[in-house]
Amino acid sequence: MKEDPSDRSLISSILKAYDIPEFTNAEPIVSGLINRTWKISTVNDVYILQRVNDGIFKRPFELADNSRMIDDYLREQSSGYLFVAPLLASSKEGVVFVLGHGYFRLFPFITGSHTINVVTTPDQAFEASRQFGKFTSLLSGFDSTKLHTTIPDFHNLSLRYQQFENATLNGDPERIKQSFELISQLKSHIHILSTFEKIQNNKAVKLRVMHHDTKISNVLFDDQGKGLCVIDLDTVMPGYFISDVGDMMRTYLSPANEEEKDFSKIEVRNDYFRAIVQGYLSTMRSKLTDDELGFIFYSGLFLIYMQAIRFLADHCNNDSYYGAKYENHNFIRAENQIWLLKRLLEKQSLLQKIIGDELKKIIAVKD
Ligand code: GN1
Ligand code: MG
Repeated sequence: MKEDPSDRSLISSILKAYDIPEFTNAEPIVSGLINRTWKISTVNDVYILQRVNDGIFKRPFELADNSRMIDDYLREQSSGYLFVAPLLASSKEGVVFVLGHGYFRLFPFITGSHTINVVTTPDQAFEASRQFGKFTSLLSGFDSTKLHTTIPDFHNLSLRYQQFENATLNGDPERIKQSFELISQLKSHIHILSTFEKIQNNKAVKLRVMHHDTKISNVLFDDQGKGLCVIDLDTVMPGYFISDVGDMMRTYLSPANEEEKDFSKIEVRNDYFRAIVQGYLSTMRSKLTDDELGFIFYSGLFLIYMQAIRFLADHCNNDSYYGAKYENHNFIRAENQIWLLKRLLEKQSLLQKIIGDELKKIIAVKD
């Protein structure tokens, strides 16, 4: 993307807070629905600058605080691990506030790293899954309750379901009428919510440090295509492993993503499923309890279902959260996710077998 000239003076005032006097180039990076991001070059250095969406992350300083706590812990416990923490401004804060423009943070750009926006090989799915697992695994000794909860109830399906029901009762009447068929389809999968409630009451499903946004663009890769680390830690909070594994399934399994309007292109690819499971188990096998291992397949159902109800609730609420680029955007996104959910459910026994095979392989290697 080309530089937007209107960003120039804003960016230079932010950089001054970091004692960076000038920059040569600011390239907007478009990915994700929530934050704005630029790649900034100066004569000697490259940075990533990001505006925090403070409509969603209400206390931006807590984001920086979480990063700092994790950074301190990992430096001490896993010194070789690449962790990309926000740089400190001259105020010694990891976030800078600019009146009228909001909150910003600056990261070092990791030389030789790149991100990708679409998963095109099972290897990439494996690498990403391995990195998200590694992150949680390295932090298994860290008390996750010390972290600020940056979005309360973010992946609390019970609450999301209540919000969905609320939207289908009190939202825009025309849109509710239009959504009737999708609402009833989603209600027919209420078993996904019941399982979540069982998980919440199961002590053997642990609260861990979870990333909560495991899309592929949140992984840094090196030139050889190996995963380096995970980035975008705003939603790092205590959570269940099903959140991370589930969002990988939601976003890596199908060659067509949540924006696809031709639902016939939505598909669940077995080799990508296996890669996600292999990658995650390669770093988390020794941490996951037997009960947790039993919920690997469920992870996908959980996340896809939650995203479908979030999109449809937003449609009924006149797109107040996600926004819409065309008419019925969130309606189509919801329908897309329901298709994906069905494709996943169709393959349940085959995919459970893949999980079983992968678990056996690990036991065989151990023996
Ligand atoms: C939002 O902006 P992005 O892509 O990082 C959302 C996720 C959704 C995703 C769907 C804070 O994430 O939960 O899965 O959109 N993040 C927030 O595209 O709501
Ligand atoms: Mg994000």
